[in-house]
Amino acid sequence: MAIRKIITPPNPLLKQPSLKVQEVDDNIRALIRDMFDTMYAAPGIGLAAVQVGEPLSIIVMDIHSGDKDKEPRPYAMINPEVVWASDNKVTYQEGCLSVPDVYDEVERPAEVKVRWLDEQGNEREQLFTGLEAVCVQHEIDHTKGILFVDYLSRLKRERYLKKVIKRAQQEMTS
Ligand code: GNR
Ligand code: NI
Repeated sequence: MAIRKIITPPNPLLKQPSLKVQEVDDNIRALIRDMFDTMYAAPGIGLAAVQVGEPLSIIVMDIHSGDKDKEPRPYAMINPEVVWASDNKVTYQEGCLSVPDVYDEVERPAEVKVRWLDEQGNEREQLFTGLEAVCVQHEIDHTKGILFVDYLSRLKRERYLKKVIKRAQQEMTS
């Protein structure tokens, strides 16, 4: 079990596209285990590898994370891609472990079909709805160097990022 440190702005990795995984091997599976440990410890409902400083196209998700009354619903996705998105949209109050204590509304397609490689290297495809659709799109955005605050106005984005950077500096010097 290894809980990794989650990076925050202005770390430039968060703005860079992640690299596709070429071979699903034991190193990749070990990274995925660390990502689950880190996500459940936070707790968060999703995590992208770049958030723990590994700019590889890998995400994990469990919308029941942090809810002891619900069965776990874990997904680990390598090289995930949205292959279809619905025309109808939903608005959800999003947050991000890399942008702590910031929450704001983002509009996204309500349903998405996602294709990925599982931990055995097998191709998978599934339709996601509800909170899983929101979360999987938020995580795939991380693999492209996109944060949810990038969908907000410039005024809000700059205000939120300033707050996150300032707080991290205060914690470092306290
Ligand atoms: O834990 C998380 N909650 C969340 C809530 C609404 C929309 C997206 C998310 S993902 C976030 C964890 C995270 O930062 N993943 O990248
Ligand atoms: Ni996030």
